[in-house]
Amino acid sequence: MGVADGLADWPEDVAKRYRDLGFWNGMTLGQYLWQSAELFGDKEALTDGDVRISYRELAVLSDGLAEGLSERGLGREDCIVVQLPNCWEFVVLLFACARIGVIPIMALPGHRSRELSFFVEHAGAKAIAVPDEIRGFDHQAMAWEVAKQSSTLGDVFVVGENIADGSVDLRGLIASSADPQALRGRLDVIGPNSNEVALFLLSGGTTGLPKLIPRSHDDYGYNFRRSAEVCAFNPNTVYLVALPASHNFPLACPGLLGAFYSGGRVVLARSPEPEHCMNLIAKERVTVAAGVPAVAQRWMDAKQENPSYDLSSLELIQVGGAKMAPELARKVRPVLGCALQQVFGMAEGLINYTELGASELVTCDTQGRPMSPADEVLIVDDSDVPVPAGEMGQLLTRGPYTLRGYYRAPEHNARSFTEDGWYRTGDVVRWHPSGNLVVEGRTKDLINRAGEKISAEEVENLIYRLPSVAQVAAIALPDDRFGERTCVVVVLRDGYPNLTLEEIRGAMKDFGVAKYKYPDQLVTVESLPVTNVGKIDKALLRKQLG
Ligand code: OOB
Repeated sequence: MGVADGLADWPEDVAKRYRDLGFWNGMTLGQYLWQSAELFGDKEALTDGDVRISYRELAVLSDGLAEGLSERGLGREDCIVVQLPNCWEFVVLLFACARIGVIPIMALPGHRSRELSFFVEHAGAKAIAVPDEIRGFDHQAMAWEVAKQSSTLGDVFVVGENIADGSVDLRGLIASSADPQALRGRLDVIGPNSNEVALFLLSGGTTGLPKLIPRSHDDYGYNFRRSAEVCAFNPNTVYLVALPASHNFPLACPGLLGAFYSGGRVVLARSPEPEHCMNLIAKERVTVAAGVPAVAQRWMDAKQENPSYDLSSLELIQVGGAKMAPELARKVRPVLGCALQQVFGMAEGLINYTELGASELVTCDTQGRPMSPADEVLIVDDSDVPVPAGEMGQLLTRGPYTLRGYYRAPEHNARSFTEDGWYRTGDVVRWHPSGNLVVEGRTKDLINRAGEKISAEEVENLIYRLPSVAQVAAIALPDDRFGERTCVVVVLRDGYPNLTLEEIRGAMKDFGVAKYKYPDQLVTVESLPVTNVGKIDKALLRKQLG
């Protein structure tokens, strides 16, 4: 079964309109890279520590790796799980895949065997790419554990110093061809069409495990092209990637892809750690950085504690992924000395930006407006009826870069989309008089912990595996550091007098679950409150415990 079988595409008349209007321009990610290589040639494209790579080198190295991957049997529509930290090899791999139609599944560095196995199984992935280790955790061993359980996974590609027997050294495959022009020509012939899937992003997931979000070359190209335009990226832009590069925000909003498209320079940070990032901003003369509110907060604290950090090059900080408190937003300019742009986006598509140069009111109190004239937005009540102007309701959306269905998830799709193809974002919003959206809450049952989305249901299902647990509800509680933290409220079974947070976290580790999903707090109760239809009353729990 090919990838196309699990996809829900745009209706043909809608697709034709998007092509006719030029939103979809027929280019693949690989063609975008070569376009930039031609326009910006020897200009530095990518900075990773001491490694500096020009546009032309990036294109040539990516082609070299594409050839290496195809010699190992990877090609059109084969999936590869990519779990790499922010490193130059990640960028080269991404473009190499695009050149030959291999589809990367964009795992996050925090994912563990449970999540990775799920991606491999769900997409029938043929390969996985991991670092040897990050901060003492052995990703290579984990990848082999996943590979052993899989009937599809072949190559384990590793970036690092310690390449185990059987693993393939990814750096060893990254080489410049002796004849780059000839190779380019050969790859152009076997490359994908622009309407094919370029990559799979991951949804925060409101049920069980994350969902795979197919993004085509056409739609993703439009995503970063339009973003780059709205955010005025240009050859002088120096963009800092502080969040994990596989997340939609730093990848394509406008992200590193938007910076390459614009001829700017991309600087990779290993983590959003304030000291590391402040030093990189000073050293590399970064002009734009992106972060979640919790990161912005830590950067502001660091700058206030240490005013000698030189942030004079910084023009703009983009903040998104979770709601930024207006009070925090108002501190950005005085403390960091740069402008703020709020970004309300989602891996599924729709991206909203506050306009550059907008009033303080718009910049600090709203989450921006849809970036494309072709974005369709509806705000509806529980019966899908539009609410009166200015009132709160659930956000539905369609458009040239918003998915029409998750990959191989028909049942979930029936709930997440209307019959007319509107995506139910699960966000509760209203229109601000300025024509921008304000995020007021959500209907989806997830915890937004410092921008990382955690499915309450997934956490609950894992905790139900513990013999002592009779009932559990996972809820989000307000948190100074993370914005929201995960609190689990548990009813114990008779005969089990107690349960500790450490036991739960230990069990989750044994299950091979990403650490950011471990609960932060445990409350044991005699019984859980229920609504009049008998569902656990999470709203009441949040009120009682918050
Ligand atoms: C971004 O993408 P995801 O897929 O990790 O999460 C999307 C969800 C949204 O549905 C919303 O619930 C929340 O994250 N969110 C925000 C927000 N930005 C995202 N809630 C309030 N205010 C904001 N500014 O998080 C993402 C993708 C691309 C660009 C930026 C963020």
